Amino acid sequence: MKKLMLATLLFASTAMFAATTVTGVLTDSMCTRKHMMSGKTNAECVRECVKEGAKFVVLANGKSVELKGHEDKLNALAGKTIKVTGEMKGAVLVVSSVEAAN
Ligand SMILES: [Cu+2]
Repeated sequence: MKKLMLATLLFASTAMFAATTVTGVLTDSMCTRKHMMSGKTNAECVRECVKEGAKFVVLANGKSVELKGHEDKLNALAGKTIKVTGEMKGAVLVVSSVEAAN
């Protein structure tokens, strides 16, 4: 119970130097919300773009945040809605945990 309260507090104060949780669509920095590759699913497009040098990003409320770390897990969740937790380092969210949302 105490742990749950703490998590809620941290979520409410994302500007602080603390864990940040973002729920949104896992996509890539090349396409963001519009996947350009024809004949591919969003998930395939994300994986292809990342292979070509794009970064994983989570798109939430029209804003995208670059993700770093746990790339294998991110790759498996490409195109899905995810809940990702980590620490903001500048504009990059350094991932500590990621799971499918919903
Ligand atoms: Cu793409």
